[in-house]
Amino acid sequence: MRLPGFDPKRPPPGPFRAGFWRSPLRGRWLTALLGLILLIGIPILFITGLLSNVAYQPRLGANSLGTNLRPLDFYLFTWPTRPVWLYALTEGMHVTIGLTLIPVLLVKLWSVIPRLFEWPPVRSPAHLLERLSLALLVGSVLFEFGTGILDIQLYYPFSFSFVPAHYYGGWICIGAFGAHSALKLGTMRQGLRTRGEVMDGFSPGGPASLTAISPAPSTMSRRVLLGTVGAGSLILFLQGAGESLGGPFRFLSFLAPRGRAPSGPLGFPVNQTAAAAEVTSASVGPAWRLELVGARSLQLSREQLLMMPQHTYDLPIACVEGWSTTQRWTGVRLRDLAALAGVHDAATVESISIQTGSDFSAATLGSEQVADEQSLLALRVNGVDLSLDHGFPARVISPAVPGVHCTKWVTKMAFSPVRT
Ligand code: HEM
Ligand SMILES: Nc1nc2c(c(=O)[nH]1)N[C@H]1C(S)=C(S)[C@@H](COP(=O)(O)O)O[C@H]1N2
Ligand SMILES: [Mo]
Repeated sequence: MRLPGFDPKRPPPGPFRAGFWRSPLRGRWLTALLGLILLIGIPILFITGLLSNVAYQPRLGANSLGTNLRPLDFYLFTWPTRPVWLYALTEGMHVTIGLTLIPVLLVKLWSVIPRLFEWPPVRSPAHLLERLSLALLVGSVLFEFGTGILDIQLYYPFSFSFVPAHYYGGWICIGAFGAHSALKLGTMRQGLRTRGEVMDGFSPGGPASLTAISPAPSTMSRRVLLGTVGAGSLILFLQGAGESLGGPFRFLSFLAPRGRAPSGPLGFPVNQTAAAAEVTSASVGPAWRLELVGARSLQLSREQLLMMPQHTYDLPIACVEGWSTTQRWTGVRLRDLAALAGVHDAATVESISIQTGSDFSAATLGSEQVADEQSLLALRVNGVDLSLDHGFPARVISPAVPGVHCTKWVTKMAFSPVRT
């Protein structure tokens, strides 16, 4: 059967004609160079993304991902507590490298657009498969970058839940990317070798070499194009690095959704204010008690907590959205609270907030975290009482965990012995 007007040898007018694509900048070398950068960058994004999943410890009770991740729920290893900035590093890398790659990715896609309009669209079953795998690749890469960027800008216009979607998207992306890279490795190496001929000008070719067959006069050289990509990447790198390093570097993060100044009542950022979490000062007044549950249950007032041995450590809050801030926290050790609740052996703890109905209302820390001397139920920070926005009367702080597990406005802690 023949479709009317469809001629496999004669493309319809427009983008399907090779002469339509006229930029003299397109060419194998440019595509190969940008491809090489992505070949290094995208696997790093995948690995640091998986590390974020490990750090979440989704198998522990109340960690927001819960069981959503089946069937690709990998248990890789137990997330360590040292160095204390480990999660700030891995998640900072994930977000910062992702941002840095945006210009590279966009220009790489631009450089191969003529391929989208191949004629005939499908030559054979193998060609169809190849094109479907490319659709999966481009779709999943754009999905990962798109959802990631929206998430760090705290904007959720989609109705699905970000973490599981981005997690599964990551697997699809790395699978399609791996297949594509394996197929194109030779082409990329050849393309890279053609550097000399093409840096400044135009090298003749045909559709197979990505080079325009009837190039328009050039408006910029490849050098300028690459310089623009590099400058864009540098600016985005500084943005990401500024947020990840925090402190004085935060002024670099001109895109930070909560601003560049060290916001928050105590001079460091607040994820969600007490008002936004609907936590009122009445609910944390003198009547507030910390309920401890374990082998036995008891209630402690803030005064009683302050009479327990206090410990002070410099620890980062490392938010999953890529910003970090290191502060000096003072409070009681989680392991001392476990002992008070009658749990002396290895234990996990679920911390429950006054705030209800949110992903942040409860979080579980593993036995490594509970046992660590630097894991605290913080009562004070930088020598003063916690502010209400930072979790007064008491909040969890623990080395190397994602910020989302540092529950604020804690009202109850349930310790469970780990059965071995
Ligand atoms: C600009 C690009 C990207 C940004 C800004 C970004 C951002 C993020 C953020 C904020 C998280 C933490 C989510 C959370 O735990 O709440 C995350 C997790 C993750 N990302 Fe990305 N991402 C990007 C690209 C990618 C790509 C290309 C891949 C895969 C190749 C990827 C794979 C993952 C994985 C597997 C996780 C772990 C999800 C989990 O906790 O289970 N990301 N990403
Ligand atoms: N109850 C409660 N705890 C919470 C949150 C929250 O919104 N509500 N935000 C979490 C997240 S995502 C982070 S990064 C840190 C931020 O702590 P901060 O607001 O004191 O900077 O607190 C965590 N604990
Ligand atoms: Mo966070």
